[in-house]
This record gives sequence, C-alpha cells and structure tokens, in this order.
Amino acid sequence: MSIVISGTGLYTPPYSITNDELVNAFNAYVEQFNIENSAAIDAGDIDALKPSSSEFIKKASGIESRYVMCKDGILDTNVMKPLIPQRSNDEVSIQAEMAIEAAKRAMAAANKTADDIDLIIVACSYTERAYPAIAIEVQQQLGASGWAYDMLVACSAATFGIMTASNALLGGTAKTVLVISPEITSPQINYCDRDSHFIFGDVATAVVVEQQATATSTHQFKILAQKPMTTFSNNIRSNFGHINRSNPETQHDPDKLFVQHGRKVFKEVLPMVYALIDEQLKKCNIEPSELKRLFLHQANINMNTFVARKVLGREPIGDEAPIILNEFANTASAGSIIAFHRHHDDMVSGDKAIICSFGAGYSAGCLVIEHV
Ligand code: CO8
Repeated sequence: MSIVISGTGLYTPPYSITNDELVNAFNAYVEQFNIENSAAIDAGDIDALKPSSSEFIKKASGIESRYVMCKDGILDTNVMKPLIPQRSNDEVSIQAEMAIEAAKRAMAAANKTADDIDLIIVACSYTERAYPAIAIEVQQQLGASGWAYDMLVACSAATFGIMTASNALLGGTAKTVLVISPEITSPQINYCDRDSHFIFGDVATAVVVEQQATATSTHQFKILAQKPMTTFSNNIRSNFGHINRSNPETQHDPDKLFVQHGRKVFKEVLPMVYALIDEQLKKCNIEPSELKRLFLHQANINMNTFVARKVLGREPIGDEAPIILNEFANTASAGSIIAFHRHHDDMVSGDKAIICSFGAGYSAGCLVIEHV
C-alpha cells in the first residue's frame, strides 16, 4: 500500500511584527530596567541589560519578521507578552480556530470534505490546555467522525504526526488523516530576553495523508521513507507545566518560558540531522543530486544552508532549500511544512524531496517523498 500527502494548508495570523518594532520595544524595556535598577547595577548586584539589534537578528538567524495571533502587549515595555483574552467554554478556542482554518485549506487542496476524514492529529509544540484535546474540538467543529488526539514533539511534531498518520493508514485504523500543526508560540517567548526574544512566530499548517488509491488531488507526494529519532538534551527546554502552581515561589520564573543554548544546539543537532537524511536517501537508493527540494526545519538560515550544503555537496541554488523564516521566523514544527506548502506547485511526477524537522528533545524527523 502506498501512502501519499495529498494536500497542504496554511493559516497565517492577522498581525506581523518586524525586527525593528520588536527591537525598539526590547531596547526601551532595557533602558527602563537599567534606570530602575541603577543602584543594584552600580553596586554590582545585578548586570545591566544589553540592547538587541535588528542587524544581529537578521545575520545570526535570517529572521526579518514574524506573525502573531495577538499583537497587544508584546511591544508594551510594561507588559512584554501577548494579551490574549480567555475565551468561554462555549467559544471555539484560539488554537482550534487556527487549526480549523489550515485544515479547511488542506482538505480543499486534497479534494476532501469532513466526511472523508476519520482521524485528526493535532501535532505541535504546545496545546493551550491538556483536555479535552484540541484535535477533538477541531473534529467536532469540522463535523468529522472517527477519532482525534493531540501529540507534542516540539519542532518535530509535524513530521512525527505525518509518520503516525502513515502508520495508522498502513495499520488500517484510518482511511484519511488530517495532521494539523497550530503553533501558537508567542505566549511562551521571553520578550525580555535578548538571546531569544526574536526567535518565534505563530502559524498553523495542515496536511492530508491518505492511501494513493483514494487520492485525487493534482499534487500527491508518495512517502518513500520515514524515520523519527530522539535523543535527550536540556539545551532547548521549557519547564512550563501543570505542576508549576504547586510551587508558588518559582511558578513565574523565566525557566517556565522557552530557554535554549543556541550555539550548542547548532553544533549538536546538525550532525544528527545530516546523518539522518543521508541514511534515508541511501535506504531509498536516491542520490542527493536527484533531490528537487529540501524542505528543512526553519530555525536558522545558517543551519539550513549548512545542512543543504552537506547533503548536496555544494551550495544550494534557487529554491532547492526554500527559506520562509525571514517572513515567519521559527514556527516550531510548522516551518518545514510551510516551506513545502509554498514551494511544491512547480513539482512534477518523479520529482523527489525530503521534509526534515529538528529541534527540542532533541528530536528529528525525515520523510523522503516523490511526486506521483
Ligand atoms: N542582539 C544583539 N546581540 C546579541 C543578541 C541580540 N538580540 N543576542 C545575542 N547577542 C550577542 C551575544 O551576547 C553574543 O555576544 P558576545 O559574543 O559578546 O558574547 C553574540 O551576539 C553572539 O551570540 P550567539 O553566539 O548566541 O549568537 P549565534 O550566532 O549563535 O546566534 C541563535 C544565536 C540565532 C539563537 C543561534 O544560535 C541559533 O539559531 N541556534 C540554533 C537554535 C535552534 O535551532 N533551536 C531550535 C529551537 S526551536 C525548537 O526546538 C522548538 C521548541 C518549541 C517551540 C518553542 C516556542 C516558544
């Protein structure tokens, strides 16, 4: 039985924030903090905060802007977080709303309706609540039957979700699967931290996965190989969780937000990723020169150039390894799927590509795909 990705969908949040806007707010916060704490700084009790810069952000990461679901509060030096009103239990939750928009677009691309969908996997870095699952809310809103659940694998959630969907199809527990990645990262960013205030953005992606025998869309991509891998690391970590409130003294500490050692991640993850891609291509007897596209995780432009160069044995040219993080920033697991969504329309029968995620866990997932 052949499994295909038969449609993709993208939901882009309503607000965009440029590096300059973010840096201006951050630097105003720094100035205010340093004035308010001048005595402690002068006494050597705490360090003065250093300013951020748009030039650094663009050069070090490739990020130029990011989308957010809610801009209010992020640029306010007295708030420094998005102010997202809590919705009542009778309203559709914000994460389900994003997921539904992306899902509708993926279903339209795959020529499917909710009647065709019998499994929905919401695969992302955070869910806004533990239960009931966001996926089950999406299932109800779309009017789909079958079953639905959430899975969290940080940056590899989308690729792991597609692999899980593929396994469900092969195992006969589903006929048509929606894998949705509503990544609402903005509430977990420490906007007061110079090292990480610029990294993430919000977005939602969705893909339809089904048997080739039932697929009718123009662009179908057969999954030739799939491999997930994980190895534990504390270098990307958030200690946010349901146990936080049991320790009131530490429950609002910065370790409850996204924290990383970016340099270490860079050095440790890249060899893992390259080895994973190499192994999967060999398994399929595909030479790197046969790859039309590398749809890579979108965390850092220098990382992507490094991986593409290692795989291809030369500099990537044109849109061989498309970059979308300049516009979207790091959107956790959705990044490689946005690149795939935006850059597959010109692909034709026989064209081969990889979709590869990497990030917290550490986790990495590689899919080798071929246009049917
Ligand atoms: N402005 C100006 N200067 C700065 C800034 C700034 N904003 N930040 C740091 N600097 C300074 C540093 O202080 C340092 O100065 P000095 O040399 O004097 O000490 C200098 O710039 C260089 O700093 P770095 O070495 O840290 O800079 P890098 O070139 O390494 O770039 C990056 C930093 C961009 C963070 C880079 O290391 C990177 O991208 N690494 C890879 C990270 C990665 O892939 N992480 C994956 C995370 S995503 C993921 O797994 C999903 C998690 C779940 C989602 C979470 C949602 C919130």
